[in-house]
Amino acid sequence: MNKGAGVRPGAHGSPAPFDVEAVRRDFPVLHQQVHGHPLVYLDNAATTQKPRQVLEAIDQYYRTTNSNIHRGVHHLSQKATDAYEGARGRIAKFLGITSSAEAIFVRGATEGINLVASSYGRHHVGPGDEVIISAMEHHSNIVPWQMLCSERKASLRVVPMSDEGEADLDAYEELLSARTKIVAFSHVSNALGTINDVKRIVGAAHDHGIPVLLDGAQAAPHLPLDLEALGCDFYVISGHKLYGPTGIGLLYGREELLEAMPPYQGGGDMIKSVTFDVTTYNDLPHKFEAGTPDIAGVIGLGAAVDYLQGIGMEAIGAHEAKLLSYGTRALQQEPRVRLIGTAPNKAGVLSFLVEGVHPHDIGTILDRQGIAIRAGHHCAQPVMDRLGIPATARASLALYNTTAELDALLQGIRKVKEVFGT
Ligand code: 7TS
Repeated sequence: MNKGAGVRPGAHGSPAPFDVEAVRRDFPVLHQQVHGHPLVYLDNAATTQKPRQVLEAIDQYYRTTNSNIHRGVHHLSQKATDAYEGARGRIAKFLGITSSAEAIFVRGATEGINLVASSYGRHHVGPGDEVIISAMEHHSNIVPWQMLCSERKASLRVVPMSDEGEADLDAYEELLSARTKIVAFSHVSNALGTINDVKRIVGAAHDHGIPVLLDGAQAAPHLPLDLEALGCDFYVISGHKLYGPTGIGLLYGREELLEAMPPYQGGGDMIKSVTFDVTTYNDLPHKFEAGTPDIAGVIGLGAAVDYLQGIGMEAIGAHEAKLLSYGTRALQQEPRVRLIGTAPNKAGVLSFLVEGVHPHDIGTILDRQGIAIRAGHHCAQPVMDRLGIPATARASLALYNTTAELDALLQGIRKVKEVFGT
């Protein structure tokens, strides 16, 4: 556990209250001026900043340990292997996964979904079958299934959502049938912040014997997770949205399913033996980790989950919930501002429009004030189509954000209105 994290133990060893200023000191990048203003970083759904504990773990690894894993008898290789596998165990535990065999390192949520669509999908989805997704998915939880359906002559069925951004789970339950071969649903929507009722989604599919993949890219940074208790079959996360490095993510899969799935890629490390006639595959999780992996990335992600555990996901969730309700109230009270995504159960995201101003202009004017948000369709074009808007401006939250930063956002939005005379 990381003693340097933003919550320091209290006098009797119990966790001290959440101290956002202490947390902020752990993130070097936050302490800079942008266009003459202190940086206000509110683009955390795109990627989060990294605490020094993560930077130091990566630096230390390259300075003292760098070596290839699983194949050297020499000291450094063994040390690197221990660090890599040790991180796997800690990351798995953080997510509520008991067996490391079920925790596969991938490049990110995108690669995890592609792995399942390709390996599981190609072997279970055939002509006339159906794959169910929802109307609020990120493109990475749409396109791999579309590609699969097109190849296998299957159909993609889409669970509708309301104007507020809530999935219609009654309609979802109606869609489930003997033709459904897999359900793929976001846990938290990146464009709207909606937290989906994943217990119900998983339970209803399982009543029909259908496996469920959950896209947890936007859930893992905000919610405590216990994947085994949740009971889903596959779950994907991206390390870079969880205060870890880019290029690393994790796919959780139930062992029984992973065992039966063919490898996704062939190469070194995923084999037990190779001849020109026959290859036998390695045990899980290595069967799905062909080639030299992102060793430093795994070690960095291990440090990130240690950091988060040192603070506690409950404390992080409580801090972010306060920020979300503060920001929601501020934006809802602001004339000529429209909040997009008002589901009752939300995490981390404030998508909005300013009357008469294109979101890209909002983003540019805010940037001039040092405020980083994202403007666009957020890789969720069908969400924009459903709501009849081209794009939104999106402020997305992290554990290091403050109410003062949300005040700065509000002032920035007033400036946008002033510039556009609206
Ligand atoms: N799923 C969701 C729900 C996401 O928000 C994202 C990235 C992905 C999958 C893909 O993750 P990757 O790490 O494999 O790229 N979302 C965003 C975003 O909202 N802004 O930039 C990236």
